[in-house]
Amino acid sequence: MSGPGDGWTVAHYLAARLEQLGITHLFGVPGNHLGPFLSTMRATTGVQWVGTPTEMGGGYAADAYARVHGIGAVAVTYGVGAFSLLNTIGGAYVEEIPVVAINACPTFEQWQNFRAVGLLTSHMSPRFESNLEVYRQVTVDAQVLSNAALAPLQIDGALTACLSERRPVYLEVMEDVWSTPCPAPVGELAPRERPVTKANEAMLKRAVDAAVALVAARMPPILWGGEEIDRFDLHAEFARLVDATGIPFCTTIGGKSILSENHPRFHGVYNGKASNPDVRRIFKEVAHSRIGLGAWTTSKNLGGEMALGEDWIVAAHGGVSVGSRYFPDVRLGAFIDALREKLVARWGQEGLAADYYAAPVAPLADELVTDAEPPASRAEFLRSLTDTEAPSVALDYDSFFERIGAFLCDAEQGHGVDATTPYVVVSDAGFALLGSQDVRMPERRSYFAQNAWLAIGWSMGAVTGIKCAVPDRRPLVFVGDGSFQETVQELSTHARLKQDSVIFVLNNEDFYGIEQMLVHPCYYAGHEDEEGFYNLLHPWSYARLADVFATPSTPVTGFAVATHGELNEVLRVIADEAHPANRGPILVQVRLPRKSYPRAIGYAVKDCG
Ligand SMILES: Cc1ncc(C[n+]2csc(CCOP(=O)(O)OP(=O)(O)O)c2C)c(N)n1
Repeated sequence: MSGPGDGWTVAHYLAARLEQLGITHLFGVPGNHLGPFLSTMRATTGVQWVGTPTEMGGGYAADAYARVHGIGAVAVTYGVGAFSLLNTIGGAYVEEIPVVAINACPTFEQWQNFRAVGLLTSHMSPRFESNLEVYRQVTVDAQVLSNAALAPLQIDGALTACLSERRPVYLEVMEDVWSTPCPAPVGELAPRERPVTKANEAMLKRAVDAAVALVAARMPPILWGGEEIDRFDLHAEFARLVDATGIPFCTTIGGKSILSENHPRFHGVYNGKASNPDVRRIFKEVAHSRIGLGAWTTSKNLGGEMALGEDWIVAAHGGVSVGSRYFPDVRLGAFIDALREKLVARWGQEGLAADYYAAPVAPLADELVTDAEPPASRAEFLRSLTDTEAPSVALDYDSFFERIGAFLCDAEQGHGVDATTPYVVVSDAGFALLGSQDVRMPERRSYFAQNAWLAIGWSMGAVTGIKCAVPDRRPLVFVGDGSFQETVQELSTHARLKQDSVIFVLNNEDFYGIEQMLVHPCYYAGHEDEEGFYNLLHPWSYARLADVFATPSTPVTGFAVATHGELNEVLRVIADEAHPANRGPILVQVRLPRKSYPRAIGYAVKDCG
């Protein structure tokens, strides 16, 4: 790599490495220690600085950017900035997202003064390595760069770890080190996978043999594709397994849209008791063995169910469970390929093909029974997800998301697994997540949620990063009012970047609905006295916030809707490319009754009487 006229500095080195990794945007909040780096980055690379109002917003943006691009970066200043950013990097660590967290800290001289006489400068804590220590908890490599001669090795090591372990890394850089000369970058950085050993191969074979034996003993099987399919880019391997064996598949919410949900074998999102009842019936009753692939058994993937049984196979977190047997250190991609080969060898090409919706299934014993009949076919099940209501009907969670489902169907271009959508869905935690789980996404990787760490407010920052990574897609964001209040400022970043995000604020009368549901669900069944005072939010005029962030060059348009007719009007505006509102973000305050909740969580109120 050729260097700048007056030689390489650490700032230039790091900026060049970020650019080489294809990073187009660096998010964050500056401070004086970071300034020199940002100036050099701007002068010497095409990486664009995206200043966000808060570190949380910057961290979530980098996280979501990395979900699409494969690696993202965020930069902040020491102490005040780094501690604010920590939650977002904690989330990326848990969710296995490769994010580079850059923390610019005081000069080497200032550290010497601190060490010698205890002199603290701004943002320093008397705990000597406090920033480094906390970031060690949430990264796979954490480095302090105090010596420019070593910096290239430290930077390359950390970035390589980030790519290889697919988790965050931390680079703390002393202010004076940015402008200190250092050796030039050599070559390109690439992930370094752990070598596959003979022992790994033997363990893989044992795991696959055990899995196939379990399937044979408990026919028929169903697949449950999860988040690691996306994180490890195993979409093609997963698709080959489905297509070759014909086994129907569900996904977790975290794995939603790992393949097109138009795929003929797609049978819905399985989320324990919070699943659509039809999905749960086929997953639990029609199928007799369940094969989780890259699926995390977190609470939001198992909605209300606690234990897996002897009829489960789960390959995730670097190992495989088959019933109560565990096979450590088995790579997911290798497992999927080997499983496919064995299943096809035993049952033949598409030998396990089926439509589990074809046969009627009675409601499960613990199911919340409604008047609706189970669908008679998979096609009917999919259609049931996009019902529409008359214009004067008031919105509730389910009818809102059914209408959104229909809107997405209308926007779909092309057919089947090759269909595309102009939209991506970004969902926050709470009822937004449960409500959106069954919105059918026709295109791979078109649905995003942080469903394991579940930091409320994630979506508002995330959407900034997603839009930077896939500018040709329009994000539809679903966020509860409480979650929105956490990171509302990020609307400013959307407007600043002229992003055309559509933010649906699910305004259930300013209430932490899911918290109420988790602690005192019977409030929803008429037990008024159980309302949690701590779940009440200050009411905001959400739609009017649009004016705050609009500028003469970027419109930000606010709407408030309470009925299907009003929602239809807004959806017409969104779909009309020529409408001036579409030159910037749109904020839709969706007024929902406080007592409304998605039927997915209905199991929680079942026994309230
Ligand atoms: C950063 C963070 N703080 C607190 C929580 C705990 N929490 C989980 S859901 C929730 C309420 C979300 O309320 P809202 O966005 O209004 O959505 P609703 O539950 O009404 O759907 C809270 C406070 C969290 N998950 N993340």
